[in-house]
Amino acid sequence: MTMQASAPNASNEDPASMWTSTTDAKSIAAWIAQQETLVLLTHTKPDGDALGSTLALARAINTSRGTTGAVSAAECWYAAPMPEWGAKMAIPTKFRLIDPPQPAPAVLDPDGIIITDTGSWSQLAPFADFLKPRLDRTTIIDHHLQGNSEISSRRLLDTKAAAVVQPVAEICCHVLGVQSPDQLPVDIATPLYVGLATDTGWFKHSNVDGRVMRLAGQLLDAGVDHNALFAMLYQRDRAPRLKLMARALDSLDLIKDKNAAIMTLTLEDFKATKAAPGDSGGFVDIPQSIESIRVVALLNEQHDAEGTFTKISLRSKEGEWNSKPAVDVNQVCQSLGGGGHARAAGARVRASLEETKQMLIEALP
Ligand SMILES: [Mn+2]
Repeated sequence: MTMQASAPNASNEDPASMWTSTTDAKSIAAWIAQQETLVLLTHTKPDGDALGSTLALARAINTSRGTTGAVSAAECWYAAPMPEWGAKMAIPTKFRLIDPPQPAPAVLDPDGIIITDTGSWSQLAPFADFLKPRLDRTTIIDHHLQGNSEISSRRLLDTKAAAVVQPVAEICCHVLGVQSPDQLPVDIATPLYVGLATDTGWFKHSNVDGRVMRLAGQLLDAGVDHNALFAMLYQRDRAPRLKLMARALDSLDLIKDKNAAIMTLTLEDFKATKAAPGDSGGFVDIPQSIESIRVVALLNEQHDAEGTFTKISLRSKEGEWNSKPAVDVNQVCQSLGGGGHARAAGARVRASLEETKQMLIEALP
């Protein structure tokens, strides 16, 4: 799931400039059929939904044309870092890994570009120079509430979808001319399932609904190996991640009548535990096991060329608590320059860990 989002579009009268859908799955499949070569892009630091949606669609396109390997009609470009299991999952689909700030390669001039799981410039920075002269041949498939509509006038925005693989599954069916996802080849059903499973926290989050489970069931009928994917995604922890988890839990601060929890991780925590930047993924879900907790924040201290900044990840629980409504973390993060979904959002704040924590405490309801 992608957390960073640019500021929402102000209420603009021109529908073309609003963050709304302008096309549907069938029309996108028809557009794809007209493009000889395609590049699939997604947000930097691709997660399961980003990888799953691009790989499934690239495979559907290549399968429909009988192209593979070096002569693939469709290939995926990713901006590092990838999850540890990402490259293994991508094989044998043709993909390139770009290591920002290294720009996207100008070696290829595809006829069509498809962006999935984001529509925000802030998440597409490594691809911006490549994209800007080619916006007229770009299509966006996304499920986020905000984005930059000027990136493409062809947008399929399914903001009710838990994962972008849901609309992508429908497009894959149209591309391959099959009636429903249970008829998809297993090498396409599998990345779709990975996207669905990871964006719902292995079917635990409040975004799980009948539609999610129906697609999950159809993908299992297509032959997806549920146990193998669980082992790949959730049973591969390295010891440094558990040591980092101990530090995150040790930092747990319960505030606002124990309705909110804030955890902090410093650069020193990562260094001392030998943990990698992605190793804190999922920690923000853990304190939700406390009954009174309605909202959880994980603050990661980070460093770049401009100095120190703090990355905020926020999650909130569905439903009322003591007759108070669920916390809209998208709104909280927007007030801090970020955004995302109502139950999961994030922001980057150019301030120290302590300063950011104070700003967040003030921003929380
Ligand atoms: Mn997603």
